[in-house]
Amino acid sequence: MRFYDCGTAPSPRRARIFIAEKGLDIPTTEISIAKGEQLGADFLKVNPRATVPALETDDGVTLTENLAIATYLEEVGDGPKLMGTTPAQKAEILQWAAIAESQGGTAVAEALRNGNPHMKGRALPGPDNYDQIPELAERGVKRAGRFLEMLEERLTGREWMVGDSFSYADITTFVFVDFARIIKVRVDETKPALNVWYTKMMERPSASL
Ligand SMILES: N[C@@H](CCC(=O)N[C@@H](CS)C(=O)NCC(=O)O)C(=O)O
Repeated sequence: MRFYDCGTAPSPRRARIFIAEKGLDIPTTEISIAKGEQLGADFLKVNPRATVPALETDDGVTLTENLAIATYLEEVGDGPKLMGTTPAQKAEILQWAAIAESQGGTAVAEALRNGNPHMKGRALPGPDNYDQIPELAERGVKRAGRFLEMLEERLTGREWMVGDSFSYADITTFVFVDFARIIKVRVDETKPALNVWYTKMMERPSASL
């Protein structure tokens, strides 16, 4: 197997944390988005859609979505089950990961990519260039704030995003909550339940990855 990572981006961080929490050791190639390596000919052979993470499996398949990577490693890898064990848990974990992507990840990405002058012409990831839409930056900040409010509600009275153990849903949510700091949307004491969960997540060794 080979894992294609980028130490500065949230999506590969999700896969990196998942791999670490599983206790897996996978040979890794670093792709620098800052240097534009995701758009280079070598990496386009791995993923023509020019995004990281990517996982080349021993079955000869290349997976380029977090959900696919996590699903595969959950099946083939040892280590703790991170994607649920009962049908209801499995479904709920996927549900909350999808909510974190659409309400959190997309909101922060919209704000960052449409507002940062260094991302001019790169408002969306991928091989095509798209212009920034300043209104989306403003909307993204608002949506990211709403994401944290929603999480405060979800985490009130519960230790983990789903059920009674750490899962893929916590990883996805954590990465996007942490990513929101880049647009100055932060967890603070006005959201006590989220704050407790976030502090606990930060204490895990994988959070430093
Ligand atoms: N849906 C993909 C998202 C992958 C993605 O958008 N990755 C971003 C980094 S967070 C990327 O490769 N960006 C390249 C670019 O900005 O050109 C997943 O969940 O894995």
